[in-house]
Amino acid sequence: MTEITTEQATAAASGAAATERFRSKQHAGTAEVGTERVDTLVSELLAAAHDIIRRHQVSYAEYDALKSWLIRVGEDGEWPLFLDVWLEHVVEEVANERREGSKGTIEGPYYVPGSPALPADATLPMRQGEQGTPLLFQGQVTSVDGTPLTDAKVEIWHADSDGYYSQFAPGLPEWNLRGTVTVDGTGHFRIRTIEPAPYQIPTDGACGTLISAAGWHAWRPAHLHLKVSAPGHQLITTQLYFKGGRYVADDIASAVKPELVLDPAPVVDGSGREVRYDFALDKA
Ligand code: MBD
Ligand code: FE
Repeated sequence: MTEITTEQATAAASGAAATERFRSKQHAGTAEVGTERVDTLVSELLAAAHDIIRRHQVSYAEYDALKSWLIRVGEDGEWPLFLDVWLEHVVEEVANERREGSKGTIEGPYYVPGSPALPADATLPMRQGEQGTPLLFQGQVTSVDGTPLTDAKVEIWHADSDGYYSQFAPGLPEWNLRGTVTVDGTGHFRIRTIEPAPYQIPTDGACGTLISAAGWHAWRPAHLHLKVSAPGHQLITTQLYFKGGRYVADDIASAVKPELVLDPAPVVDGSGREVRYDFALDKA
């Protein structure tokens, strides 16, 4: 993990950490993709670009702007961010189109495996006085046929109330708002956390430059990230959103699906909100 030493959250620091994290997955590289497949996909991608250049009469000035922007994406470590924001949603759509259980959506650049193991009734690691509305998130993991999955794990990670992820922004405890929950003997879990804030794509990096050059907004709606797994079943990578929240209808990463929007209720005696969401996993 790249050490983040600056006090300010910068695009280059979070990009470097995301790039480092991706590299450590050790599955990158063209070796796994056959020659014929590379030929087909890259030829079609280039042909689409050639067509755009002709149709829009792209100039040398615009070509050079593209070249310098692409160089900056690499310098800022923002290839994981760029790809996960603007392409991953279609890869996920294709990968999971035949699933019958709960909906998945994109993983994004900020997942870290190996978060602290927690019991079925758990509070996520957080700072003393962690800001944000307390949230009780509970549910059950079953197979698509309704059988409770009593060996299921629910991995959860999310941003804090400033929109920052631990290990990708300075000054946060290593595993802040990250945990791996084992369900109880009936497949249930109860997770106490705080509601995250919407996430803003860093404005000082290459992706931020593209967003302002194109006149787009830089935001994802507030979301919880999850990976839910059980032996003999397909792992679901998903996200859950909050009804009525900003950008739910206008996510820059195009990763919201109607089935993934929570509608938490106020907790009757106490502060904060609570919501139930159940996961149904397809068989492997
Ligand atoms: C995020 O928090 C995220 O979930 C995605 C997909 C892209 C950028 C930041
Ligand atoms: Fe996220």
